[in-house]
Amino acid sequence: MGKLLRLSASLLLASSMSSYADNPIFQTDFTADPAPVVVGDTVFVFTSHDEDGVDYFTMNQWRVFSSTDMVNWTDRGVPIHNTGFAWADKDAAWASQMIERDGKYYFYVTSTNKGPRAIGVAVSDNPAGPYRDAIGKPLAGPHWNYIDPTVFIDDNGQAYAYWGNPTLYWCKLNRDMVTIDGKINESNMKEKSGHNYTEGPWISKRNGVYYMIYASHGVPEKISYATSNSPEGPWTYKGIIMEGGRDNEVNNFAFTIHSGVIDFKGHSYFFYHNQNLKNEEGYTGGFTRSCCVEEFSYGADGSIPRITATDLGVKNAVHNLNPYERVEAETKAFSHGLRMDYSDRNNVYVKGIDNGDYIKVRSVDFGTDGAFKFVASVRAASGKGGIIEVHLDKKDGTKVASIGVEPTGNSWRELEADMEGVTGVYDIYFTFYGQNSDMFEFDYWYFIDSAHSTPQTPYNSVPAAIPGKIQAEEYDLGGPRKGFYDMDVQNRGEAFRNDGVDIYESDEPNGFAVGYAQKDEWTAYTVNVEESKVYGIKARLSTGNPRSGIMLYLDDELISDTIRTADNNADWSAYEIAETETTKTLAEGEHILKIKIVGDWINIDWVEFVDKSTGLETVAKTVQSGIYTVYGINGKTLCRLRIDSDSHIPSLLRTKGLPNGIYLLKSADNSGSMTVIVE
Ligand code: FUB
Repeated sequence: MGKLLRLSASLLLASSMSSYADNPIFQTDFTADPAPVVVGDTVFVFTSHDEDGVDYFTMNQWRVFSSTDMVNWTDRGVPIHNTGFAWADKDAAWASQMIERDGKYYFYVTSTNKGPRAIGVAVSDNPAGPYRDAIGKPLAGPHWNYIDPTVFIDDNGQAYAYWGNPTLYWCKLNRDMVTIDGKINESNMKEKSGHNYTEGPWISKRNGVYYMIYASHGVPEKISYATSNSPEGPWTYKGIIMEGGRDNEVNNFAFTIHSGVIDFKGHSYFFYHNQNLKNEEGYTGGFTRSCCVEEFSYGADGSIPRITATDLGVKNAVHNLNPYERVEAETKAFSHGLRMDYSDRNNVYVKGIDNGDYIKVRSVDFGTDGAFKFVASVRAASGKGGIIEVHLDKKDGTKVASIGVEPTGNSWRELEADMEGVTGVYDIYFTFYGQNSDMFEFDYWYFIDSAHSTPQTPYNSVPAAIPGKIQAEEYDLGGPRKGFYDMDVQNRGEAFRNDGVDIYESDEPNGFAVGYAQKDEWTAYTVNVEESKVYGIKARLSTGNPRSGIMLYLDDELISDTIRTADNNADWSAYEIAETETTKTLAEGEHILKIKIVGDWINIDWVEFVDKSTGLETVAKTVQSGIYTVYGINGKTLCRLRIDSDSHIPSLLRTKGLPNGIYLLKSADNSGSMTVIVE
């Protein structure tokens, strides 16, 4: 269509003034037919996606969102496109539902097959997908009545599928979840029955009672429910849950509603859709719908109450959001004027950011120590850029941080801003200002608290000795920007430490390496240069990219050329030792050494500084008299010693019962240190 989708909300003012959640819950595209499902600690909502500017149910893909708190939703992209079902016609990616069985996720959809409708099933190893067609043909259909699948596994393991308009059909599913067991049945719920059944069934079970919630009364639809003591019916009509219709003053209902219900963390939630969002031309209608959610409570007798649609939605978050962990920019309670980029399945990010746009994130708990830094990962093209401001509780509430975004070329960059120790719980607003449209892209953010404002200290308590070997994973304590700079906050290798640097087990027993290293990332080490001189350098590296490399800096001054491995056939497990020497004399004393990545994708096992004059990798030196603390090579304090200028230190160490090995001695007044070999 080529038309830029820009959504605004008719209830935007009321919503953004409120400290409550915001309906509709997804604002960057039109979404319909919400199908919630709980997987562990996370709620996933699968939706269909109404195209903008259409006058029929024109839908080409499904969408999936997730939340752990029921107020902030993360856009997880497109689980499968209509074209993922080779047998499906275009424009017909209608209502769906996902269910888990035996560690696999089954996604049941409505599509069409050469005109009539059909139920398809796709499968994935991950709840958010990507999904692939499980059987290469419709599970049921083609048949003009076959829409809106809902699926359920009973306590005895028997799975059932239901669907249909204007009759409710059902069948048993085999354990494989992708074939039908027996025949397709018609239930007693039909258009002209006392149930006023229309479409959009939703099956659930609670306290031994089977609930069938469904769109009823033709169009404009209401939501009603029926119950049974068997998943196979017959069903007894119980009443209306939500009134629809255009005459409703609270809510701008579409002529369809389509609902889904879950229990999550002791609360019950009712999902539906309305037509409250408008496109940038101010248009809305029954074919451009948006999903909403309300919290409700079952009656003591198990009845479902009348639920009123609100613009506020869920009032209380299930838990507060931790801002000190990486939060995706596409995680939000509400936003204005943004779009999402789904081109990389593994990394949805926010784009289409114009002057005045904003993102609202609810119930952010800065704790009692307080946030001292705001970090945002952004990308801005040449000639673009803008400002991200962080405000508390309102779009124009107290401003606590501001980042200027300059062009970053093709790279994502973490930019940061200092803050004055914000404490407590707030809704936060990221507001975007600047001259251009599409000012920059926004991938993720996090804050740094005072716990991470701890001073930079050596990993092993004492500075690493030069000459000597420095294990890459033993970078300084102190957190981001002190001990390291890593572009993402997770440890992708999941080994050794867990503060954001990617650390993997190396090829050696009990060995580790810093890996997944990207250009401009660095790790820092407090070192002690024992003697002013030019040192030899050895670096044990592996890389999948001949252009990968590292450079070494001492107190931010470059001390090496680019150190690369030889072209090693992109074999990550083939570590090589690259050899060179410092490009300048390293001054005696304590410094900060940085290993900086200058070419993406390299693993660093260790870097060693070698005394070229002796060939020894660790040496002892002339001693000043005084009290020294003795540390093991792992940084553990072993004992204290009085040393005189004529002491034979290895013998002294032996008298303390220390075995052969390498020891670091540091004078009590910090005036000197040395490495001693006992052999
Ligand atoms: O989204 C297309 C159709 O509209 C669904 O299949 C129905 O349930 C109604 O919501």
